[in-house]
Amino acid sequence: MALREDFLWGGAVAAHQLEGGWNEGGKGVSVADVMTAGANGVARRITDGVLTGENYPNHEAIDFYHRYKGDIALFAEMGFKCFRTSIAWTRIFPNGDELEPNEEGLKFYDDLFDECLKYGIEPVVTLSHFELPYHLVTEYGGFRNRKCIEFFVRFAEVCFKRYKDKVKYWMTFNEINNQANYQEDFAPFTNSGIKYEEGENREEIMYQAAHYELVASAKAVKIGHEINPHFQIGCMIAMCPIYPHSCDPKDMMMSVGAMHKRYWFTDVHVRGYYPSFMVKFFERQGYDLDITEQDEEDLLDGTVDYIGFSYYMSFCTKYQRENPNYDYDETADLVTNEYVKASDWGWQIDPEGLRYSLNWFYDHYQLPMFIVENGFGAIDVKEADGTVNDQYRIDYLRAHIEAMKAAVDIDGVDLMGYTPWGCIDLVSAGTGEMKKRYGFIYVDKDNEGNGTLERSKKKSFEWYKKVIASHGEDL
Ligand code: BGP
Repeated sequence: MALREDFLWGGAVAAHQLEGGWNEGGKGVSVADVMTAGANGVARRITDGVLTGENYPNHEAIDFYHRYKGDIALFAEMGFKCFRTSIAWTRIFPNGDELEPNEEGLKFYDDLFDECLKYGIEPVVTLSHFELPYHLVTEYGGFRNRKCIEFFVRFAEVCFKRYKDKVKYWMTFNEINNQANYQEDFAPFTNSGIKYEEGENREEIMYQAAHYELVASAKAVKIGHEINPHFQIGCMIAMCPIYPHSCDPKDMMMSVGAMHKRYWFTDVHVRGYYPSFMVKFFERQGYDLDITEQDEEDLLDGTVDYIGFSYYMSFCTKYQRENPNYDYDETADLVTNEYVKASDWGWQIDPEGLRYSLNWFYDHYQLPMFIVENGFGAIDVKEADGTVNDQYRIDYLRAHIEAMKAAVDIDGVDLMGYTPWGCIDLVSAGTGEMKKRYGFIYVDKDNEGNGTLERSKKKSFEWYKKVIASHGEDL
């Protein structure tokens, strides 16, 4: 059999994208709560604080906060072995900088994890998934401030202690490497919560924040292992491999430069120190980052147990400007790959890229891996009889599972599990839309926030159930 006996089939979500109940149970305001909906190519807007009269999709989301029992029963019906979610930091520390946690928030996750365990579903938990307490932004400037290390570590420690007998699989920061590509104001796809001032060197500030996050992650990993040596604590990387556009050696070197720039975060998480090319890059740029000797020790002491990663698409780069150092820039150096098609949102569909990614990670790090996100965001149509024929989603997932099996079977990579993203429809992180759906379970709610929130099974529900039951054999 190709896949491990204990392979973790399941699904993935993040608290802010499905829970709702944004101001219930003593919860504080997170960065996700102050973001408006985007739509039709319009980006989400970040408001200063919480206003009224706007559509804030994360406030209610799909009301999982009140409906999680029914939803978990549906996951159990599909045969999930695990369920990946995040703990909303603001349920535990509403402002982020308190000394004592909020008991009601802790209790919510006790109940949620118990409900999973009742069905034999392992919770897989991300600590920070784009939902930093908003107070840490206004008071401290987010992760540009070293103090956020202490706040995050306190939050992590409280969670590790409280759930040490319920949760074995953890991840620290979701898609930590995203920030390398989104240096706009307060990007929705990062955990850093940075607001930039006019005239600042955004890149330098971003690298500083990333360093603090990496130290915070390492310190949390170390404490976690002390609390429970059986914990498996991973990093979480957004993986979009960047191919060379051609076999022109310059294109190849652009691809090397691009992979360095996007994935060095993994080196620090796994090896506990910065790779040489980043040290040189900081020198070249004249970036004098606040990296202390204690930080260097902390990084070495808190290396991760596995590599969790998301995979949706691949990219392609070409040498097309004067760039002797092959310094990759996401806006200047990407080109279309004519060999792959794209989704309605322009995300290139490339199953072979998943096999490539698994090989790339395994060649570099020889650590177990966990595909904690993969999926197809699409506009689903509910037929008059209530069915949703999402054959395109089945086709996408089937092709990716085949690629993943080839990486295990033929290439011999060590893979722990697979949790498709948005196993139940939820709010899109990038656009704030409801209509960009990923789920096996349809949720009756539209972009404007109207709908009954009723759940129903899509065609892919029965298909995924069969995939899990056959351990990935019947695709
Ligand atoms: C990843 C995030 C998720 C999720 C997913 C899909 O980057 O970790 O939170 O949202 O992408 O993106 P989107 O929701 O924009 O379609």
